[in-house]
Amino acid sequence: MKALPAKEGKHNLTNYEEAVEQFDWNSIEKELSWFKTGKINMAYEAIDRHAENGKANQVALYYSDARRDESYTYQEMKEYSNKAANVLKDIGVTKGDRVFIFMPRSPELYFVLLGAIKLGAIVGPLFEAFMEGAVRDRLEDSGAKVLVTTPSLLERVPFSDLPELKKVLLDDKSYNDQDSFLQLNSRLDDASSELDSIEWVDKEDGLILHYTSGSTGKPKGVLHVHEAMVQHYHTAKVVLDLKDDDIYWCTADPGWVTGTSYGVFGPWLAGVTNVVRGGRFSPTDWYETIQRYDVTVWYSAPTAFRMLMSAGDELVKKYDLSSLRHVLSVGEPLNPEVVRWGVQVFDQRIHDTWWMTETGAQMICNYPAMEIRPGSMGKPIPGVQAAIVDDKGNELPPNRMGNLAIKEGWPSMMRAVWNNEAKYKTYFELNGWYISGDSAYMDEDGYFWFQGRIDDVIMTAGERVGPFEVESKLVEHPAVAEAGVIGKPDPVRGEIIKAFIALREGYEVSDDLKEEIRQFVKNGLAAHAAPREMEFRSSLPKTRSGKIMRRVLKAWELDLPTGDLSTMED
Ligand code: 6R9
Repeated sequence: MKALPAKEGKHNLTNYEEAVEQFDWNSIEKELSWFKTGKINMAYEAIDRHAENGKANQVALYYSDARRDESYTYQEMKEYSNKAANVLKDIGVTKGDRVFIFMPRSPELYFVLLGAIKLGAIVGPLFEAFMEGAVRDRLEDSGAKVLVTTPSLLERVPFSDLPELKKVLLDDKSYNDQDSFLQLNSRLDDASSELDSIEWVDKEDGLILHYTSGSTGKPKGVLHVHEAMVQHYHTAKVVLDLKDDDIYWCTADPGWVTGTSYGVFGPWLAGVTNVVRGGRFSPTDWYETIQRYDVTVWYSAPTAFRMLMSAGDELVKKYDLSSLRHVLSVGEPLNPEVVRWGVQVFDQRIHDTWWMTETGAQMICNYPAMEIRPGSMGKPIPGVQAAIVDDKGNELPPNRMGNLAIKEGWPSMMRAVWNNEAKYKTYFELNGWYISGDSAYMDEDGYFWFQGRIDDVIMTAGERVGPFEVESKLVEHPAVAEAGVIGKPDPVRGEIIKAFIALREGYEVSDDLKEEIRQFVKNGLAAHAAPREMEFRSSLPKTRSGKIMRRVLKAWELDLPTGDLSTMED
């Protein structure tokens, strides 16, 4: 697919090269209040600061789901998060305590998250869909002292294994207190909306723990600190391109880092109106959300865009989505086919952004004022140095596949793997480079191209094949809704390419269709990249953030243990 020209109009970042050259993190810090006061707290910076500086009556949060439809101004967010802080303080929460939140999206979730941060506590948001094992691993490892949840999720909390858990707050107006189990809602109602004093913390003090799963071992707790706000704020400006009057919608749940860095911190630091839609994914709901709130900036994920694509273009035409001015994606490689679709149906380029739980914020991105090369993640944000390095940490020249690495020292970098110093160190073993675990190459113009997780890259008959390339070609075929590609060991070729495919509605598996798909990849990509084997499934194993779990496909194929599955979708 051809490059898409830079977008016209006024953007926060107009000249990428110049911005990179002149960049200085200090100048970003100067825009935040603690630069003057020396006092830092993420929740103050994101909410109270705006309430006190002319935005008291601006809507900070629009929340809706099947039953609720509410809005809260910055002043109200300040008051409700103060209430939540008072409730937590009352039950003994102090600086450094871990407060975990295990519940579906609701305004209360956001009040509690901000309230806990105002006390200097470390928050740990969990996906509501986690089952007992996943909940135990996280609460046990973090030593959580307080849990905020709902009565229906209680049965998934194995209290007998969690001696450090002292209090549980239940989000349900009809719940009656029992011992350490207390109703949240009446306490919020009764609490004062003034907070005696916010806990002013150090830049390096803990803010949030997000657990991520690797292919082996238990999930690890990635710790971020208050200083991360510098990068959340910077990227909200230059990547999300947020301006004062934007209505912004990030579709991610706070259980995933995208749902906090860019569903809470980024937009509120930038002082915009933030939309949260509760409930499950549904194409009609989603289009209606954009139409209803006149969403201007929309941040979602490739899997969601592919599902919207599958729902058909006719559906899009029923809605007025003309408010959209900027659309972005994260979590997985963004297939060029999806970019093409975005232009066709929304008249919007979808801007791919690359980052990880560990990096805390966006790292390599496409900017409105930049030419987009569909399939590329874009270029490093000003202030971040990225490179492709070999296994010894030597930088590789353009167009060579290798480890995607980042020069140590960006503000939102994780500061610890909770209880696991050894694991933390493994990320930084190569000459001051943070090793991401992704493989990629950089072209001669500095655009980065994702190839797969290092362990996903396929070696077939001496050729290195990135599974993403093949998957992207496969989803261009009209019969293919989703595809996951793995290398299957083969005595002759080393590995052969095997594709797991979910067909679109109306298509049936047949030998003819298989051959047609094979030829389609062969002609569109390369003979060696065409799948030799195909298996059809009604759906593919995915994480809750939408990543196709290639390691699960591989484990199925080879009859191996699948590793930690706590983040897999039902
Ligand atoms: C924010 C987030 C990180 C891993 C990362 C990579 C994949 C994320 C991507 C992408 C290709 C992109 N990933 N963005 N791959 N293109 N734009 O996703 O964090 O859940 O920790 O996942 O996701 O493999 O290493 P996390």
